[in-house]
Amino acid sequence: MNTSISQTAELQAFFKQASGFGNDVGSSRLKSIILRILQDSAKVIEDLNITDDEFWKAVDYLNRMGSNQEAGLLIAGLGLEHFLDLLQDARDQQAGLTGGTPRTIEGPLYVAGAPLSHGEARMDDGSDPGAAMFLQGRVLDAQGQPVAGAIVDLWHANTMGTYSYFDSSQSAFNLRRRIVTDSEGRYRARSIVPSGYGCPPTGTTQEVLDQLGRHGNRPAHIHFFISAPGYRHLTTQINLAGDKYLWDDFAFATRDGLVAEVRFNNDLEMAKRLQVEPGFAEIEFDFQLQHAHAPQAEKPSQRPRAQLSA
Ligand code: MBD
Ligand code: FE
Repeated sequence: MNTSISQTAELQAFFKQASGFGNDVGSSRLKSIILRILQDSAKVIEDLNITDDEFWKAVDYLNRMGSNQEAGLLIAGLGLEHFLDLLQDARDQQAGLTGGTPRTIEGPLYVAGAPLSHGEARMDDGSDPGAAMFLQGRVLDAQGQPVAGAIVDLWHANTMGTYSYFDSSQSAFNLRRRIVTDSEGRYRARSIVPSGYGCPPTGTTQEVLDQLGRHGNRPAHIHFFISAPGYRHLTTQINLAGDKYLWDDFAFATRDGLVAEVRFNNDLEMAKRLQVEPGFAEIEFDFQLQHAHAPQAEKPSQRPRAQLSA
């Protein structure tokens, strides 16, 4: 009955040939990966009766997605980037590497090389009329002791939900900074309250989400890379309490332990002293790092990232 074409010995031999197993040059790792992708793709095509029209539409989609630079966005939206976190969590659990602030996805919008300052930074260039935000906290070790000299590399969207560099209307490194923690492990940032992100409405990611009956919105959030010598690199985000999309994030990044309360402060005296309008926001968030089990663990993944010099 179920006569499988894709799983026959001939087809398997053919895919091995196509994956370079007939030669002894190139990358054996890549050969194995490509072979598996060919085998599994063939199985999907056969089992789901993928039509020629569907197949070539998907090929065209990949071309359009690439020319749009939206591969990273689609990966986040389909939950694959979150899956990588779940996989690493499970492996950590097995290896006994637990504790500390939970990781969550980096997303596709980091830019390396943001301005570096000690203890504190102002992140916004003053052009966005959004509410002022005072964000501060400490970086702690596994015992809850402060980690001085940690680098808190943080980035977030403006009140339109867009990020500098990717939104060319913003100044270079707007809302992106690296802050070195002080002797008490403390970082302080003045910025503006970000808005949630929405996928470009006419882009290729939203095109798929529409077909899945899903929206493409994220809650307001702030991204962090936190690193210090001897500690495990942490990629995480805080997601702002009260946002409509807090637990309905199209990228699945919100996690227990990563929700930040926002206090809106109307104290006129304080506002005056801080030189901001009343109704400014205050967020306090501490991060706890694991010790690095190997030098490699101090670094983020080698994911290709945009890079600018300050
Ligand atoms: C974002 O700001 C983001 O953090 C993710 C994960 C995806 C798209 C936009
Ligand atoms: Fe983001």
